[in-house]
Amino acid sequence: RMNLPAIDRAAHVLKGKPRVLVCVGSGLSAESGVPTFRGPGGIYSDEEIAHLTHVDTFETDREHMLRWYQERREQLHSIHPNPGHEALIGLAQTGDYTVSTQNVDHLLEAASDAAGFRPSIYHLHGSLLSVRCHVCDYEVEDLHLDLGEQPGCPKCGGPLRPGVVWFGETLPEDALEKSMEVARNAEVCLILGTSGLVYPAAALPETARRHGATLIEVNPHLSALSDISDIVIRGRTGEVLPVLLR
Ligand code: BJW
Ligand code: ZN
Repeated sequence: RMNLPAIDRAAHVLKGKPRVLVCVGSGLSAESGVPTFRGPGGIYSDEEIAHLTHVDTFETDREHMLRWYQERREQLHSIHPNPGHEALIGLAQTGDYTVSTQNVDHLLEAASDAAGFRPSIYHLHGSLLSVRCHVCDYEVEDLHLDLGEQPGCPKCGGPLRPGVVWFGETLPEDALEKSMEVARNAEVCLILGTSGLVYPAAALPETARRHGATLIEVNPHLSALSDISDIVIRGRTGEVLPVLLR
């Protein structure tokens, strides 16, 4: 079922110890039981995603939005890294890797801690583990806090919200700038489990390609980045990445 010639070519490219930018999407955590947003296996309609993840909804449907985020925060207690996370950290140990993830879970960090090795990991869309004030700069990593109760900011009384990036909001400047810089200098861009529909994250592989990088995609399905990828491996990251590491 796996495309072995493509895996062989990718393994060969990576054996040359290139500078690698790894662009991660929700598909990497799918085999840990975290549902993806879109694509087969995604559990939301496009309308639901647009509604639940847009900054305007924090004004128009706050209770609903915060209850959904609180449920996802609570799910973080019971999820674990899958072989895809583990193999990615193993691969990163073999060379010059930078990881730029759209995911808001902590599974790459958990896999890193287990391996005793942590590459640079940039979180483009923030983290579900943290909460921050919608008004001031207060931010804290705290999974005990119940966002469903609509708590107020200890500093200014403003409404607290998950520490993630919604549609209509800008990405953390540092994470985006560093990722773009790595994209411009990467020799290989490894694209893992993303639909490639959300910008500016989707611009990272495009930028890497413009600057001469070889693009390798691992995704069981067609994505918006498949067309521009040089090597396409049609498979799950939890199954393909361990083979790439061998
Ligand atoms: C597997 C698998 C397995 C399954 N193994 N794979 C340029 C052009 C057009 C629009 C814009 C643009 N620039 C900006 C915009 C606007 C907007 C945007 O991109 N819109 C488009 C959708 C049209 N972008 C923004 O608003 C961003 N901000 C911004 O640009 O600021 C500047 C600005 C501000 C104001 C106005 C204008 C500009 C912010 C984007 C924030 C995205 N936030 C979310 C929610 C995060 C918090 C949360 O988790 O709730 O981020 S939305 C959601 O999508 C989440 C994800 O990180 C993101 C991407 O999803 P991802 O990771 O790709 O997952 P899926 O579900 O889409 O795909 C899963 C894939 O996995 C599939 O391909 C499967 O096949 C695969 N898969 N199982 C491997 N086992
Ligand atoms: Zn505040």
